[in-house]
Amino acid sequence: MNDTAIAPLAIHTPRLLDRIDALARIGSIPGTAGCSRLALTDDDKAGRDLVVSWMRDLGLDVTIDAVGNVTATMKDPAGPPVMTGSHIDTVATGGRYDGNLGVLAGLEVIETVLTSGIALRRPLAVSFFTDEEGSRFPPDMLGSLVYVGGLSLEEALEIEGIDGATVGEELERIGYRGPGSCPAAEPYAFVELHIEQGPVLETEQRQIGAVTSVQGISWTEVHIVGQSNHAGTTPMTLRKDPAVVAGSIAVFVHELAHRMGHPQVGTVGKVNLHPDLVNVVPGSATVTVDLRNTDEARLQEAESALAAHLDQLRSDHDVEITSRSLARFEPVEFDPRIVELVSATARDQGIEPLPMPSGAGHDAQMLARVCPSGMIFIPSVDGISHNPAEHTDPADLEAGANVLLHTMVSLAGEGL
Ligand code: HGY
Ligand code: MN
Ligand code: MN
Repeated sequence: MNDTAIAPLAIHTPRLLDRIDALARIGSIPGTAGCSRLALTDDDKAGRDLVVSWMRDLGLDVTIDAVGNVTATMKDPAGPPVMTGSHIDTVATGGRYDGNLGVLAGLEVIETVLTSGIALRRPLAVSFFTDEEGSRFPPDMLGSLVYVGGLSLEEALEIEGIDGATVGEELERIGYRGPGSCPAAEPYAFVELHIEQGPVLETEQRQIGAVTSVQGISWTEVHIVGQSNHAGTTPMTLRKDPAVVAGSIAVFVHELAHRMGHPQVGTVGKVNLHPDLVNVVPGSATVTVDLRNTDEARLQEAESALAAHLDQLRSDHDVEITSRSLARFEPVEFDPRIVELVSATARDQGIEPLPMPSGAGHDAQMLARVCPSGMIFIPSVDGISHNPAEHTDPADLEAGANVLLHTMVSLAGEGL
């Protein structure tokens, strides 16, 4: 046996885990492993600054575009890069892996390649995209949508968040309204590593998911105006009560999804009553509805059922009901060639991948509009995500990052 056999190319797991820990300390939620870094807040800025410093420490070309997307690219060779990436903004009750893993694993892949000295035909690049969550500024995947030209920069900058600030104002405030143009130059290919955020891989006892598609997403904000009144003196027959309508919408969405059956899902994530006081019949209410399905026709059925229910509520209750779309993306199929490459790479690592759709939205679904794209999933313990208790075992983090490494190196060497 040749004792100078070259060790197989592999990531440096402790370095990846250290960076995940360091980033998670920014906006950390006390007493948990999770973090809260809503897009374009001071905590998001601090997270951005830390990741950009790591990108620069590796000697990468770092560009910040006009909507705050950050891309770090190897200085050579020239040409369209094989890109990876995800997001480092989180929901308010976020975990430390959602998005962050994909960005930091991409950085780890590039550092591993740079230190190994292997020659590639194409450069590698890693990005983090602005406001992937869409929790503060809808829609979700906002930065990558602008990156691929799916939304104009001007429209994106004018989007008003749940706290009244606009995307443009907040980008200026945190110093991330960059000079890079939008839409950006098209990558050669894009592969994103992400936790599954659901129970499938754990249930099926698989370590790697070869993601075939992303389901369709429909976000609607419903605003209900009634009449604020005294909780004690106002007879039930004289009430114009938006809270009753808001509650009816939440129950309807829940029952609709059950009636339609898997994979239809429906969520009322926000219910705001105004003035939100114990002894006041609310004057108004705002409710958000998140509907998703892997099938576009079924998703439209769900949307029509919701619209019909709102019409019924208008006639049953003496209130004014208006609605607006916050996000609407059709299901996206990933490039079969990329899906197959992810699968073959996993098998080379001795892992049998599970082909599966994504229940969550991801930046890769936007990059799929401009280049061959795909995703790699690793398990979420108990299927928990968008929750500080989100967890993935280090062995799975390592396996996912190594599949990402070899998938990207294959793509970067194609045609060598
Ligand atoms: O909403 C989503 O699916 C993602 O977390 N942005
Ligand atoms: Mn995510
Ligand atoms: Mn998320």
